[in-house]
Parts: sequence; C-alpha cells; structure tokens
Amino acid sequence: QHSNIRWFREAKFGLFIHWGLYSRLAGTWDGKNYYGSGEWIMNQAKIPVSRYRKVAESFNPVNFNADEWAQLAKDAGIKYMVITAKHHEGFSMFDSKVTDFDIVDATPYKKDPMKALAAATRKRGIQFGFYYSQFQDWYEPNGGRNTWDFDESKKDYQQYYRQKAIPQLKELLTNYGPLGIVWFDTPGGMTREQTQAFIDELRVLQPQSLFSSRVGQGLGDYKDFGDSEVPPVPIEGAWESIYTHNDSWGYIAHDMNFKSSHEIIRLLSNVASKGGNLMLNVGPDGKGNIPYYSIKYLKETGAWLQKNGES
Ligand code: JFZ
Repeated sequence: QHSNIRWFREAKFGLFIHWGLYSRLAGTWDGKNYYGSGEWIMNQAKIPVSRYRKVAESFNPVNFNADEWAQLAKDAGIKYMVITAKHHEGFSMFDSKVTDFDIVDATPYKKDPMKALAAATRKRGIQFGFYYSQFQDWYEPNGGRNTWDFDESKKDYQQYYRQKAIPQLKELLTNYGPLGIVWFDTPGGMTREQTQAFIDELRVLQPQSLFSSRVGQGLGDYKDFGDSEVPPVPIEGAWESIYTHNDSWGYIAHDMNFKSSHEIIRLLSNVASKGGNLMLNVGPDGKGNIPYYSIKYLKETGAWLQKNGES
C-alpha cells in the first residue's frame, strides 16, 4: 500500500479533464459528425498525421482561465483534478522539450496552461495530477495503435518509450510541483519487468505521487474500474470510478446529454457508500470554455454538498 494513499481514500470527489486538439475539432471532421469519445476522432476518422498536425495551427484557447477552472472545482466540492497532458492523439498540452508537437511550439496560444492550472489548484488545496497516454501515441511512428499511417508490425515500442513517453513523464514530474496522481491509461508493449522498471524510474522523482492502475500489470497504487462502472458491493482498498458528464470524454459540440446535478449526487453517494471516489469528467472546448451545463450542474452539486455533505 502506498504511504500517501490517505488523501485519496478520503477525497470522494475528483474532476477529470480531457482537453486537447480533439477539443478544437469538437466531434466533426470533413463535414461528418462523430459521436462518443471525441478524443478518439483522429482514430475514428483515420486522420493522417500530416493533416492532424495542422489542427494545432488553429488551436488557440484564449478563454482558458486556470483560476476559474480551479474555483469551479473548489465550489463543486472536488478534492482532486486530473487533466490530460497528452492523450492518444500524441499532442502535448504542456511545454515539452521532447517534441515540437506541443501547445507552446505548435499553436498560436504559445503558453503552457498546465503551469497555471497546477498553481491555481494547489492554491485552493486541490490535489493536481496528469493523465498521460504512455503507450498509445498516434502521432509517433513507434507509438501504439496508429495503423492508418504506420505499420504496427514494424514498430519499436521500446524506442517510443525511451524517446518520448519516459522523457515527457520526467518533465511532468519535474516542472509542475508535487503531483497527487499520474493517471496512466491503456497499457501496452511492456512486460511486467519492463513496467516495474518504468515505474521505478519515474517513482524516484516524486515518491508521494500515486500511479493509476492502468500503468499496467496490476502494478498501480489504487484500482480503477472500467469507464462508467460502479461495483455492486463495497470494495476494500483504494478505488475510483470514472464517468463522463455527457457521452464523451473529449468535447463534442453536438452532445447535450449531460447528467443533471441530481444524477451526479446519486452517483457520488453510490460510489462513496461503497468506499470509492467518483472522478467525473468535463471536456472543455477548443477555446478553453468548460461547457455551460458542466458548470451549471457542478455548481449545483457543490451547493448540495455544502448543505448536506460531510465536508
Ligand atoms: C481510455 C481512453 O481510451 C479514453 O479515450 C478515455 O481517456 C478513457 C478515460 O480511458 O478508454 C478506456 C480504457 C479502459 C477501459 C475503458 C475505456 N476499461 O478498462 O473499461
């Protein structure tokens, strides 16, 4: 058991944020609308790297306001926040020296929003963490699962881990202060021994940081259930359920199927009563706005918790 698991076990409520170039596409490519998992649009539409990289040229989230996001979380009663530093699309939402395919080098925005968000959450006593897609990287010839540009059988995953994933994770674990969580996802391309070595290499940088179960091989610090899944009975140990707010993790302009504050509160009670945390997702748009209904229902949830909750 991780020595820093205590805050997590008491947290109950987390905010997941999926934000990347897919947010700017908003579920539409070449005039066609896609639905569900907006962050998968590059894969769904089989967009070649040569075209996808150009999306960065019009990614300019001028409305992003770290203090507003952190304050919304605070008002909602949220105790930890995990945001996508790099999703499967391969685009880095932070200032990375490892690649030019990042928000500072490739977009007109030219700033690092993660720096501001790390500071704004910390100021409010919210644990801050990064989601990082350590295996799937559809932008890199050696990254996992882009089969429309690259031949999967020719890939050298170890090279991708050595040249991009590990150096970038070291940047994230070095440049943003203490991280509550590193949220890994969809493992692949590593044996158990390699996964353990990967963890050991990163762990020394921030021993207090919790690693999610999707680091792979059962080696994470707490258990994540499948997406939108709550166990039927109370579960021992530290665990988390993750839910989308509407039907997608990444922003989709034509998805209005948001869970109301009543539904969120019921979900939160169900998960908390079984001893776990609910990490609810929001998908900000390409301008940096959190969707209107996410703000509305999160604020209502926070007001209810203020009145009826324990903390
Ligand atoms: C992954 C991602 O592919 C997806 O885009 C999103 O980021 C989500 C939070 O995580 O998707 C998964 C991974 C694991 C399961 C389901 C969806 N699972 O174990 O049920």
